[in-house]
Amino acid sequence: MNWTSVLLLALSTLAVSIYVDEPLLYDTFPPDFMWATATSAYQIEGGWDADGKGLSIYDVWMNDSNHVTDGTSGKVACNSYYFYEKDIEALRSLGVSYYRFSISWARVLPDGIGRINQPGIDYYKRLIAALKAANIQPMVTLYHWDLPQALELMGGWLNPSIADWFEEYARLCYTEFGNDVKYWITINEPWVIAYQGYGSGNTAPGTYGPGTFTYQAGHHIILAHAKAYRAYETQFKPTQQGKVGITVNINWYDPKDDQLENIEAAERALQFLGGWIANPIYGSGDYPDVMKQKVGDKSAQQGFNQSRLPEFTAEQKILVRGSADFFGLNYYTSYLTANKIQDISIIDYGYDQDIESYSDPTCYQSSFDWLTITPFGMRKTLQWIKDRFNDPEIIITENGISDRAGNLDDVMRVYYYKHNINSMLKAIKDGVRVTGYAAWSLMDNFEWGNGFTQKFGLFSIDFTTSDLNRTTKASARYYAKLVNDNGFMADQPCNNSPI
Ligand code: PNW
Repeated sequence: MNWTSVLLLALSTLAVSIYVDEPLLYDTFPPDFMWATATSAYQIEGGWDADGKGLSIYDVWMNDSNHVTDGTSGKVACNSYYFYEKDIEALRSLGVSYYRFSISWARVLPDGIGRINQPGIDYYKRLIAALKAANIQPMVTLYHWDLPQALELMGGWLNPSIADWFEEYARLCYTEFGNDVKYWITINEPWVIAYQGYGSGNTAPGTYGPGTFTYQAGHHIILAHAKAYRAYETQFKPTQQGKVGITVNINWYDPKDDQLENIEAAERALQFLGGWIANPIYGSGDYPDVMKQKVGDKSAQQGFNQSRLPEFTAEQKILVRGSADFFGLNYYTSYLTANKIQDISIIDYGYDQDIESYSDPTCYQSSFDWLTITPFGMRKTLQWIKDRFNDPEIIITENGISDRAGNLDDVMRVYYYKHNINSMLKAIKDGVRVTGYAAWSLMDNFEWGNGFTQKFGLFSIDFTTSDLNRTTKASARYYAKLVNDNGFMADQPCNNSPI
């Protein structure tokens, strides 16, 4: 045995725990693949009280500077309410065919229901018209977390009436914008709204009820989505011919080893995170069995007279099941998972799962502790969705990485996009029906509780200047090249990278 083989042997014993780049697949995407970038209203628009806009829960929450690392807020952000043409210029330079943005509910309905604010409607009409003039199609999220404060004062997502409030808002948007919008995403990331907004209370509206309100908010989100879907299906789809889906955030969970209890724990983590929302809509019409069983058993042991996980009535199951034309996926990262029986005295969605999970320390780390670079998880998540939820059409509505430096020569972001998009390409070749991809985000923006310290943009913005110009990063040039080639070219140096 020579030294090289000794070294190789040593490396191969380590290889189980060390992430190694997969070779890139040089191939192209289907010809009509939808390339996009994504943003959300509160994170970019500014104009927080312009022209009759009502307050949202984030206007209120971010008014308390203790809620934001750098004491900033989204009052101005990228000022897209006034500077949207700069956004469209940036989109044009990327060559993308779609732009995913969200409508601020309180901008069009200041009280959440009832009175319409015409200048708010006009803003989105201007934006949509300018996009279409640039040959970019809008992909619109109705709800990216910024609930009208007036509705929060009536209980927000904890009030069952929100399904009707949301339906009214959705109808208004279909009526006003539906001739030009062919892709609608009802709600972005129910998990964040329910668990962080009404569970841990870490974000707006900051309500605490991690093992109770979390599930109630989740329940009402699913019903609200379904009502908005059915409204479109029966009254708008026949003429407008668009599609409506919901966006679920799923990160991949691998078992930390091949023990059965850890393999089961990883599946359980995926079911609690993704299956919670997706199984009612894309699967059986009901919550995953493993969730019903875990939450039911624990609730009984904890002295509740019924499960903390609400039940759908027979009628609601019919309403909810099949209420989507595509599956919106936000995929960012992956974790390792183990079985861990949690303390029964703690009433919390997180503890209900009986798992522990952590990031693989051998993967590249972003500037967020929850986000390591794990492209392999993209392909696995897509396959998991196909297998569990009846092979839906999938649109990746977010995927991206943050840094704090904000350098224009953002090699880590180029690496992230290159390998995640390649992993998606492999999933498509495996037979998963992915039809679109939106990079998060078009530009650096207001990253919620992290203010302007975490930067996800393909374009950089100097937030200390008033012109807030969008400056191209290396990742934007890389993405533009990939979009233009519609795939990965084998004959190019540096794996398609222009830098
Ligand atoms: C998304 N996680 O949220 C949101 O849709 C965006 O508004 C946000 O800017 C972006 O991610 C970056 O943070 C997520 O814990 C929140 O895995 C949490 C997770 C993933 C996405």
